[in-house]
Amino acid sequence: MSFNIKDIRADFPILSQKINGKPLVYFDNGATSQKPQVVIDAISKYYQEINANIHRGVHTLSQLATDAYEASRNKIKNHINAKFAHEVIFTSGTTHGINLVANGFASLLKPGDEVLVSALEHHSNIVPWQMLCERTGATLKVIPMNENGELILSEFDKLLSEKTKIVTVNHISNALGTINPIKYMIDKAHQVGAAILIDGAQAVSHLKPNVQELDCDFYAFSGHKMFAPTGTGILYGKEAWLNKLPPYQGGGEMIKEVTFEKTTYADLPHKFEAGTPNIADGIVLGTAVDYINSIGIENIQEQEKELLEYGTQRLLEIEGLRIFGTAAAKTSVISFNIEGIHPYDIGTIIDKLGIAVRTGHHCAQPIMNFYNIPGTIRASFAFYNTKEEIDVMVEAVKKAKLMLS
Ligand code: 7TS
Repeated sequence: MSFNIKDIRADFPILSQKINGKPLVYFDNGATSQKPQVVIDAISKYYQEINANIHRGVHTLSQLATDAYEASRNKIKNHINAKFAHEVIFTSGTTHGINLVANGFASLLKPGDEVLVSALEHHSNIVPWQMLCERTGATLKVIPMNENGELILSEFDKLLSEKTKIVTVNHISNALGTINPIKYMIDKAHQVGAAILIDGAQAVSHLKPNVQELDCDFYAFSGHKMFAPTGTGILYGKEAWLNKLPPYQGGGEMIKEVTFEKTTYADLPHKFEAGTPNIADGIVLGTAVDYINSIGIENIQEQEKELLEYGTQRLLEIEGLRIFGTAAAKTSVISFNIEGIHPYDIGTIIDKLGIAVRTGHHCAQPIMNFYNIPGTIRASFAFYNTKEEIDVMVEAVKKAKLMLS
């Protein structure tokens, strides 16, 4: 398909809104993406036509809803190239997926074991592992980063040992945009017999992870960052690992048989899907996957690369502006500060001009501590953004700088 930005923007009704009397410039895609009309329509269609609980009714409506839910699982399986559909677990988001795995590892770790996290993580991929270490007596070790916002792989190599039981790292950093060398890290982790979880929250809107090629043990992501509704997510896990981990939550639908003496658990994926799931939005996650594929991931990447280059060059025209995150491999995220001005003040002024960016620590306080800053202004672009919008932001930042200095 050819990439026509006008048509693409027309797919996202929110983009034609005015905010504070100005055309919306939405550069907070790292926090959540906007939703195309096909996704919005698919939610209503579900409730209008096939709403019923799944995996339990013999009645036709329940069958239709179950079939649509399982068809969505299958689309996601194909999208990430999982070997089996039962390796695709529906969750409420990345945070849920990571907690599921960290909780499961509590039964596998003992004092002296080590968990390796990277310095570039979102709090969602730090705190569950700290909680796990507190519970089990295992030790949390941190893979350090350099000034550019890249992980120092020689240090990673040194930290790995037979004590390492699991390594956890994001595919793309939300605060800096760094694309981490996860294939290298996966292979190295496996060489010492450790499992590895990839936090793909920021990756799934920019690239198409191939979990079999990567050979990762777990890959967690959120639907809302890939043009699907909030409250959806996926935990991919290799069959053998998912069979090894205990269930995360107990309840309906995750059992084979319950007596007061003993309960046996359902097979994958149901073992990890207790209770009534977010059926409508889970189905619509499949619609979002279809939408991404209709645009084409190569087209998305090409547009975002241009935006990153143009945005970087234009922002650097501003005197006193520093970009945090200058890794060689980077996605369309620009985190920056202006000397002597608090990021929050810039964010507030440019919001009045219709521009949505995130300011603050981006739930990645250790990264801010590394640079010794309170936070940054983060512009995160999606394929529906334009160079003209970047021009609007640059002018707004210049204006804010004048007002604040
Ligand atoms: N991991 C990474 C790398 C993230 O960027 C986020 C959310 C999460 C995990 C958690 O995802 P959730 O859907 O479970 O909340 N990141 C951001 C952000 O950068 N701004 O707002 C949320």
